Amino acid sequence: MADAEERLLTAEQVAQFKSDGFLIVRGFYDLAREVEPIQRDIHRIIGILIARHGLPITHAPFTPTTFDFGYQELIAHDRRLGGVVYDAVKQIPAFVRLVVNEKHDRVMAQIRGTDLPAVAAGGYGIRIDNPHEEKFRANWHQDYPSQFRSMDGLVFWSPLVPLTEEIGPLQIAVGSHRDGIAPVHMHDPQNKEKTGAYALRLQDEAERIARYPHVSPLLQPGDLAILDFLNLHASGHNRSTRSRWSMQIRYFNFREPTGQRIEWAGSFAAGKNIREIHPELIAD
Ligand SMILES: O=C(O)CCC(=O)C(=O)O
Repeated sequence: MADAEERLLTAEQVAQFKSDGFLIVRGFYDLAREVEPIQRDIHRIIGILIARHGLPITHAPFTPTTFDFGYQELIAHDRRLGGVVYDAVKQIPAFVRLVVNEKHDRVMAQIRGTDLPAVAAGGYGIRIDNPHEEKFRANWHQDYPSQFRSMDGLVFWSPLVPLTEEIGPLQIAVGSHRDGIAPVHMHDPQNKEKTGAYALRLQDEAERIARYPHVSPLLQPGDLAILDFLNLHASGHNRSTRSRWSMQIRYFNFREPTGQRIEWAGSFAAGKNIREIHPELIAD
């Protein structure tokens, strides 16, 4: 267990996480020290691509609220460049520093009572949910089947832009972690463009998610949602004109027995197959 001086969460917050399967912590990250350096480098990367591709726009100077200036024009010019930005931004040093932020170890120690937390390799990145795109929108899912590592892992989810109803906040099914792992179909027949983890569909999805109340918290940059690997959640629908930028960082627990049994194997991002590691989770 975490020593008193290491505790970041109150006992009430830990109890709320255990009951709901998620927890919102406002102002968890320091905006100037931890968040803005990431936004600043994203702005610079977009600037490089605008210049390289000769886009007819003047790249406005950086501000934390407009760090993604020019990104909509960039993907309108060539959607492939959105993928270039997506792959680039997870390699920003300030982001990688945030991934291994010691506060995450302390939250793991408090919530999971572990002295041996781990960073899920390939389990961190910055999502860019573009307006009106379906291909990379996450269906209702639990993170465990698409990440593995350990069953009691945590997702640290934090937006880089203010969330509004229009931008499609994350949807969370309250208390859904308590019913254990849900079987999945490996294909999404309604969205054939989806592949890999994006194509997973819960068995009896509509009936299953109707069992729980849903919330879509309107978080601000610096705020954090901590999600249990068994919590059911989904991307909202972005009906705005701005991309929804958000950070996902995943930790797991070396002490958890299922993780030890699967030897902490990863899932899709690690090139593994659910069929190899957990065939019983496949509904097809
Ligand atoms: O941000 C989203 O829309 C989905 C993120 C997600 O599903 C996750 O972090 O596991």
